[in-house]
Amino acid sequence: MEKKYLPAVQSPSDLKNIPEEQLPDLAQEIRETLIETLSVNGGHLASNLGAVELTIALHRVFDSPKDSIVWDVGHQSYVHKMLTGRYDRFTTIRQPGGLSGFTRITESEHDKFNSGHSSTALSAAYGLAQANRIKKNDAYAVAVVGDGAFTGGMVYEALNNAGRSDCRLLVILNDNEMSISQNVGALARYFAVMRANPRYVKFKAGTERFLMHIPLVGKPLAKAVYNLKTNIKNMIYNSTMFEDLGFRYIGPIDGHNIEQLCTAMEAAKSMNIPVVLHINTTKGKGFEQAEKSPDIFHGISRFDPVTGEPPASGENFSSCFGSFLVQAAAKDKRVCAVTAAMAVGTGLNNFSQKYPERFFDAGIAEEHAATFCSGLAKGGMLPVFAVYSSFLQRSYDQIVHDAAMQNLKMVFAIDRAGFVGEDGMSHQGIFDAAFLNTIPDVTVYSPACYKELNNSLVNAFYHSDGVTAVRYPRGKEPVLPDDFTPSFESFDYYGDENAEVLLVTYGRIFANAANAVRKLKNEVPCAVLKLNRIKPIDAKAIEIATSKKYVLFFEEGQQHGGISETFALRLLEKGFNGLYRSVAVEDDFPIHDTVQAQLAKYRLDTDGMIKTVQEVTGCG
Ligand SMILES: Cc1ncc(C[n+]2csc(CCOP(=O)(O)OP(=O)(O)O)c2C)c(N)n1
Repeated sequence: MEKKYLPAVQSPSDLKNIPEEQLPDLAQEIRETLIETLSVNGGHLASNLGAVELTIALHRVFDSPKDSIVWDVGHQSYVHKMLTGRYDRFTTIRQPGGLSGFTRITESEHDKFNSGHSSTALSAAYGLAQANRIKKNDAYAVAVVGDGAFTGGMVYEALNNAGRSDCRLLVILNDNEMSISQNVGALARYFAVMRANPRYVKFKAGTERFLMHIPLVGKPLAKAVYNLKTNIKNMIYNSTMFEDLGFRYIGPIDGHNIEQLCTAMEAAKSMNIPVVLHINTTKGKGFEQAEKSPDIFHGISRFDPVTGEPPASGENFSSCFGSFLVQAAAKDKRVCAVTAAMAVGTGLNNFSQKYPERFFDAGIAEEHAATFCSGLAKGGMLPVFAVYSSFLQRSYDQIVHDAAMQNLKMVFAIDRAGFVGEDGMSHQGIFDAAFLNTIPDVTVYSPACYKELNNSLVNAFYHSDGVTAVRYPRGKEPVLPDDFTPSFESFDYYGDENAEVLLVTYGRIFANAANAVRKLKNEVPCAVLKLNRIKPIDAKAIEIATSKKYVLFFEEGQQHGGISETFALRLLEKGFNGLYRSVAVEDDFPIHDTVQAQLAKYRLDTDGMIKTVQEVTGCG
């Protein structure tokens, strides 16, 4: 539909020129644009619909990029992108070569900090605020943090550090009662009490707005009124935890009322100390289906813009894992499932309903979740932490110190291992194999299909000691060759036994290697060594590779520290004197694209593998 206001907003200063009474129309246009574009491209619809008025108010009151606006996770920054000169490219969001679905410092000067992983904005904004103070610059730093992100420990480390400082720091708590699913934990209940008790800290918007408009003395007066109000409130009621930590607290206010938002932000700005502004928003606001099911519309692929219906999804690696776990829990009362706010994405929904007493949503707290699992294991349970590969990066020390060093029996079910496509740089699952590879006594499986996933989980549960990780990619299993039957051993050999060229790989890209072998059949006889257990590597697999002339390792992950490096080392130790190549992600952060294009870029698709064989052997 033709837009009247949005095309004219090339920068925040254009937004400031729009008369106040026309802002609701602008908000409506933004919502229409979000629905139109994301119904095609997919993305974080519900979070952005809930942040429309907040973003308009932020860019009216603050002066970006001089003032820094730091978005936590950054999945709700689409409106910010539209209002900071990127509306004309908005249809490219999450598309190859298009705008990122998160803030990226390389994309705009208004994106002050990269985002993607939760609970970092407050620390970053505090750093920016301290830098401003040291440089005697009067700019403001604003962190926009959701109530879900407030379940992450870094937020408290930052609050502890920033409270009682004299920085120009504003923390906006965007409270919609949702993480991806319903928000969890004691803090969520604490926020609910604040929301439900209007006499608690009702912000007198009208009065303060009136005072703000009194020339010259307006801001100091607003501050004085606020101080008086806070003092009276503290005498009558308990102070909030934020005030106890040295912040001023304003709220909760209606996060869909632009006038109230602007007034509260102006008041916060006048204070010159750290302030928490607590706003209530509705996730999915303005799109009925998203308001009803904010979890489904948190991050959605495509959907029908009229009915809201997403395309049917069917079986995938996550759902297979979920089914296995439900069956395992029925047989074994020790089985517990732990998630860090990703129950739906990791396939734990059924488990959470069937076995609520053995299901734990730890919040967005991967470090805590890993050590919590260690505690469960020590207490005689059999915990499974289902987690996305990129978020597990946070738990490295906990796996080393709390799990592996005590050789506790637990399972890490690592979803989204490998390239993830449109979510891009921050979400790629390309580090887990390398970092788990460094930890003693950890066993790692990397299945290529659902049957192998099942078998790897059986091994992890019943035939392994200590920490075992099973890693699998996003989405569906690849099409494997008809003449391949999984052996369920620690490795498989596919192709000509006497071939001099050996492609070594693991995980879903085995399908590409097998294709390459078939296509090269009449040109160069090749075979594939498919590792199912990637740590420790079976000595027999090394022995087979040692007898070959060419060993080419294809790895959908970081090269440095990865499995291909270990494989090479073991080959050398065995006296291999052929030619070795490692084809992997070499010192790079792959940006958003389709998974197929990401595989092609790093020569991990069938064509890339064929080219590598031809180059190395000189054939073709
Ligand atoms: C470390 C980490 N773990 C998990 C996620 C996945 N994730 C993305 S957004 C989100 C929920 C955030 O909730 P909230 O901060 O309240 O924002 P809302 O979408 O509700 O506005 C989660 C769990 C993540 N981005 N980072």
